[in-house]
Amino acid sequence: PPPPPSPTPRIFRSKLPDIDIPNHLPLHTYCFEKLSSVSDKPCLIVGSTGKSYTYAETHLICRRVASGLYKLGIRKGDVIMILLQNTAEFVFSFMGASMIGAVSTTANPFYTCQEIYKQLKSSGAKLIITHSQYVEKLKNLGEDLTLITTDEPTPANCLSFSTLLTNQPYPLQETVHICGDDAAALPFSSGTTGLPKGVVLTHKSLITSVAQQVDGDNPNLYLKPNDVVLCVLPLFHIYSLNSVLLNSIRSGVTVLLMHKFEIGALLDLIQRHRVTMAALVPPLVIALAKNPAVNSYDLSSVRLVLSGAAPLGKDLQDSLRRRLPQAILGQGYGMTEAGPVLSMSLGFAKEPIPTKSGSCGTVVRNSELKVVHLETRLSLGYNQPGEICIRGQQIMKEYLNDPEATSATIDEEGWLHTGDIGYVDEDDEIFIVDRLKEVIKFKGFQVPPAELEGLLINHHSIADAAVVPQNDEVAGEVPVAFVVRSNGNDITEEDIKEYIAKQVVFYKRLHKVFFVPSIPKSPSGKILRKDLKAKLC
Ligand code: 4UW
Repeated sequence: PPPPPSPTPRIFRSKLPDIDIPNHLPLHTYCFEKLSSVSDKPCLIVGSTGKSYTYAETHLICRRVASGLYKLGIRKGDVIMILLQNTAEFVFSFMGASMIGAVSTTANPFYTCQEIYKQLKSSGAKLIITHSQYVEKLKNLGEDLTLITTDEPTPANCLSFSTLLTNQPYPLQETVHICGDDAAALPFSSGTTGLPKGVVLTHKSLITSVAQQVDGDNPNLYLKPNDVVLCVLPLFHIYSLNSVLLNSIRSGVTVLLMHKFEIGALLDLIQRHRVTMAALVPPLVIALAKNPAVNSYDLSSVRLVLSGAAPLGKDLQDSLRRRLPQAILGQGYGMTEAGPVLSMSLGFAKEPIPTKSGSCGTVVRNSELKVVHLETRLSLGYNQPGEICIRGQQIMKEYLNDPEATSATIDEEGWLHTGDIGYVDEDDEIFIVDRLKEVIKFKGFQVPPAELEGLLINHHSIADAAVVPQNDEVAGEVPVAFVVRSNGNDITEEDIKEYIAKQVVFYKRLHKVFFVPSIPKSPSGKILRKDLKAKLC
């Protein structure tokens, strides 16, 4: 039987001392704080073309974009949508928006029109910056919407990104007053339950998160001046935005942008640009650990490999270690709402501490973490699994326009409840063992079951439905559906798969449909997901 929970809260903290974090600054000011000492160094390299932008150029372009957005009527608190792959324009747009106090909501350019529409409405975005190939699906999203495209030729009724660059740089002296509590980014996440919601990340929360990773005399994630950081994970997801882009700019190192994952191109870029740090998700770790092509490239420059967004097994971590013996491998554990980083391997610190395979690192500094018993809600000690909760200035301010969901996630004492089940071992390392929340993670991407269930129930031949994860060797998890046909109906698995596929981005597609007479529910009407998952074993 498990040991009884301790009556006094057991709070876990970093092994690194707290530091002063200048989180009163606007995010862009903080990130570019050391600009004068790195101005001639490459800040961004575009992998596909080799084009590079120094820190001085990057900062100047961001300021021009800030003026351009301002001229288009974007003001403090307004939301713009960045619907881009990893490109330099993504960076210019995000930082440019920050400079005028505007908020960036980032979305996957592969989203269907319907998915984009939902995020657009929910975020209240007034303008979209995208590639011309996506304009067709944005056509009917609204008369007042401004569309900016980053490539030539510019489609009809769109503005060219290059016209933004003709503007005078936005003044260095702030003309809008930005305070720490103002929103800077608005990524979407379904959190512990329900549909995707806008996660309000403020200037203060993002600065705190970046500082917790890369600041201090002994940073938890030590980036050296000549580091080249691989940015292959999509910047529209908070992992890459925060722990690749913002961390790198703050540290004055070079970001190598790759607009899509392809193993040959990735290996070639690592070799050509002498990449020193790779931020990955487990399916990319599998590719590096197992793909025979890896043997034909010189990857000796890689000194750090960070994995996160989904569980990374010990065996996989060990096989990558054999492939890249010179590199330090470790995990980070993040959640959009948590700002996003909860923990990071101390193996990446300036004065590294060895860590165990399979661990997600140690809670970041200037923060508190506890593990609570699922029923009693009392906090647990070492090696006892429970729900992981985090408190600190990095966590989200709120869900946009959703006080109910906010208070269900952040309690009165300021603890954010992650919906993850894990424990802290006697070396203060965190291990995640299960997920209490609904979300399905396909290669680290969120698949909210409630969204698919909503679509399924909308179909006239479907009486009820539930979507749960099924384990998958490559993707980690894939969504599968249990469906109750409405009376006398003979809708097929293929019909349902196709019906969903037309409405959602590729990773939300259903992999299997099981027909059942009814969906198991609790007396309060909640789907008993555990019972359905058990049927899959
Ligand atoms: N092991 C097991 C992990 C892990 C994990 C996350 O899409 P979201 O909201 O957010 C993320 C963010 C990941 C991230 C951000 C910054 C960073 O430095 C870093 O380190 C590598 C990772 O994924 O999904 C949040 C949920 O994803 C699961 C977990 O369930 C979490 O609540 N998750 N990291 N290392 N599971």
